[in-house]
Amino acid sequence: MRPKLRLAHASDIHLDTDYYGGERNLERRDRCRRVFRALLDNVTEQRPDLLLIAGDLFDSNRASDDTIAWAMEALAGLAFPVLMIPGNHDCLEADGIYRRHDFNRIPNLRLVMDPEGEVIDLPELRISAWGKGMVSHTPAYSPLGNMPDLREDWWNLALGHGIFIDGAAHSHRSSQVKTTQILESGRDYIALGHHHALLDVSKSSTAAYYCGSPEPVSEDAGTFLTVDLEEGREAQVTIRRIK
Ligand SMILES: [Mn+2]
Repeated sequence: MRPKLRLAHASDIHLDTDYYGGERNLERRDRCRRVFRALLDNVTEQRPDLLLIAGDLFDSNRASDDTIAWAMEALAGLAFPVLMIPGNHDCLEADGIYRRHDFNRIPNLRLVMDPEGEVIDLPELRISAWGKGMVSHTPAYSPLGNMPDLREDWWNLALGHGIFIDGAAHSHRSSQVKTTQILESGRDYIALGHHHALLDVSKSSTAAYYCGSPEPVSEDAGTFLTVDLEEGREAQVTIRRIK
């Protein structure tokens, strides 16, 4: 019997954006930090067993050492485990953030680093999670490609960062997440990132969502999701608007 669990799912936080240049960067940096802090506080209120971060915690691999240290401390201060993949903005290119700073030194955090994909087991939660460490955002890269077999009688999760392509249409877009991959995955939940808006791409018995960004894209509040897993029931996914 698998334990009843609550997951939280966040992505696309984009700390340390340097889009605006000059003084406005500092304003934006502080704003991103406030949004991330609010996200973590809102997630904590939901008392999750695990937080999934589906890529783009940082806006670019140029993020400052100060912001990286600040984020690592914030994550280390959480009372629950965190499972994370890189995104296209904080990918594993040479000298990227996660090559310069070892996030796997954070006791409660596991960061997927293997570009070919990596299974991370959390035996205390009976979770077997899989994801890839994105190195470059290209049409050849397939975030959900070559998923391994399921681990029987465990909760099977996957994380991916890329653009959703509905149906079998051919596309030249980079990092495609395909309908068939979700359909054939057999996973209990797939946590996706890259779209900055909430999107339900569930297929068959697999619940699969883009959770949206904690930073609102319009006048709406930013979002994350909670996912309640219970034996014999469909995953219960709830949209949480950040207060
Ligand atoms: Mn992205």
